[in-house]
Formats: sequence, structure tokens, C-alpha cells
Amino acid sequence: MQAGVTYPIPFAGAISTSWTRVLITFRREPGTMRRIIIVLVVLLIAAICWAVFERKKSERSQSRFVDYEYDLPRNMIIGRWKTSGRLAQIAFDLNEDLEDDSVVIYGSNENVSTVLVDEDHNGLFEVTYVYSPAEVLLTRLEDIGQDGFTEEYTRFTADSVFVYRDANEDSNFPDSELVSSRRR
Ligand SMILES: [Ca+2]
Ligand SMILES: [Ca+2]
Ligand SMILES: [Ca+2]
Ligand SMILES: [Ca+2]
Repeated sequence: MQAGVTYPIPFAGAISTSWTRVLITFRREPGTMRRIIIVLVVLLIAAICWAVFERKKSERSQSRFVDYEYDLPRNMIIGRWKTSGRLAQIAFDLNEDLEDDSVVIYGSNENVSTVLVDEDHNGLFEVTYVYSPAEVLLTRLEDIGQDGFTEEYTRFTADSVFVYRDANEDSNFPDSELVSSRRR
């Protein structure tokens, strides 16, 4: 390499020239060409969205034991046991981001047994409600911080509500961890 001599980078000029031509053409013909490109981009985005939607739908519809049907108008997925046809679960997507944010699980008598809720719609269920076989609410569990560990336990009786906090993080809720109680 000699000082003061400029060595051209192969093809760089050609690439730059052809891109310049495209840009000039695009600016000179703002009508047709721009419209075609916008339509193509819109179609491409629509195709990608549809592919993602279909994939998510089919992922949620595959199970060995449960048949799922997608109820599009009500935006929910109904699952029934393949052997008996009984209701197994209903999943709701309230904010329409293709992630379930509420799942109602049914017992063998088709009463509600458990409800999972993703209150902040981040794809993680943090609240669980558990019901008796007669569909009476027994407990509410909350995973504060959504790290997989339950820190708050609420117990419902016929006339009262007791709330416990797991102060020592051992996943047990003795009477000493009762933080509040009230009449229902
Ligand atoms: Ca959702
Ligand atoms: Ca969540
Ligand atoms: Ca937690
Ligand atoms: Ca504890």
C-alpha cells in the first residue's frame, strides 16, 4: 500500500449506485411505485400475523387427552376430555394477545375446580383460586413477583376470610403468618 493512494473497495461503488437509482426512481414516481410497495409491506405484515396466529392456535389445540375447540366470537378455547366428552377447561384471552390470561379447570362433575389468572397479562399465571367439589371457593393463592413461589394464601370459610403471608419463605402458612381476617 502506498501512502496517498486510494484503493477502491470492490463492488462498493456499484452497490451504492444501484441503491441510489432505486431511491431516485422511488422519489420520482411517488404514485404507483410507492403504493405498490406499501401494499406489499401491508400484505407481508398481514401474512406474518396470520401465520403467528395460526401457529399459536394449533399449539394450544394439541393434546393427547383433550379436544380443543376455538370459539372465535367469544375469544376462548374450550377443552373437552376425549374419552367422556366432559368439559375439561375453558381458556380466555381477554386482551387478545394470543396468550391465555384466565383458565377455568373443571372437575369430573363439571363444576369449577381451579381458576388460574394472569392479572397483568404477561403470560404468567400468578393467582390461583381453588374450589370445593360443590364449587365453593376455598382458597386463593398468589405468587407475588411471579417467580414460581406462592407468598400469599387466602382461606375462605363460610363467614370469614383469612389472609396469610409467607414471611420466612418456606411455603408454609402457620397461624403466626396470619396478616388479616375479616367477615365475609
Ligand atoms: Ca391474553
Ligand atoms: Ca402475570
Ligand atoms: Ca412469588
Ligand atoms: Ca412460612
